[in-house]
Amino acid sequence: MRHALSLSLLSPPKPTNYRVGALLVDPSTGTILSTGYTLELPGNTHAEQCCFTKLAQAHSIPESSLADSDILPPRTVLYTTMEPCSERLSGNVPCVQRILALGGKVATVYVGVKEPETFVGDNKGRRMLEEKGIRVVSVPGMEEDILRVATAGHGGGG
Ligand code: HJL
Ligand code: ZN
Repeated sequence: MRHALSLSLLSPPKPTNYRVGALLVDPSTGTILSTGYTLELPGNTHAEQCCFTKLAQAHSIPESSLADSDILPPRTVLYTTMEPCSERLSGNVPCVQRILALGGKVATVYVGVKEPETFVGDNKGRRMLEEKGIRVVSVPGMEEDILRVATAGHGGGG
């Protein structure tokens, strides 16, 4: 989660979303498979989304083929500083949907904070993942740092 937080610092502060960092890890070897942060890739991109898109690009396959490839091990772990989104104000594909499209390859999601209510109100990301059998684990102790970085572009004098 410390690594995810350091990735989130690379994201440009903007009033319209959060700065989030994320990484995919193979738990059997500890290998980092992919990393991402908000707005890392061109367009309006989320941290978790960047992890998946970059991994697919690195293997020259479409993101939609990750589920049926051997690129992700069966019990892949996702670390993200913020609970994956269940809804996006822009109408883009939410990260929960992207995770579920991986067909169970992501078995565990470690999250640093729940999404604050600024944009979509009550984010249902955690519950939607758990309903599909994905383990969601809150990592305690870094909430203050994570939120300070995530909301740095939101004004308010913080
Ligand atoms: C997570 C991110 C990111 C958000 N959440 N988990 N990772 N930016 O990289 C959630 C927030 C959405 C807004 C605006 N942010 O981002 O709810 O414009 O950023 O599609 O709903 O939607 P867009
Ligand atoms: Zn998202």
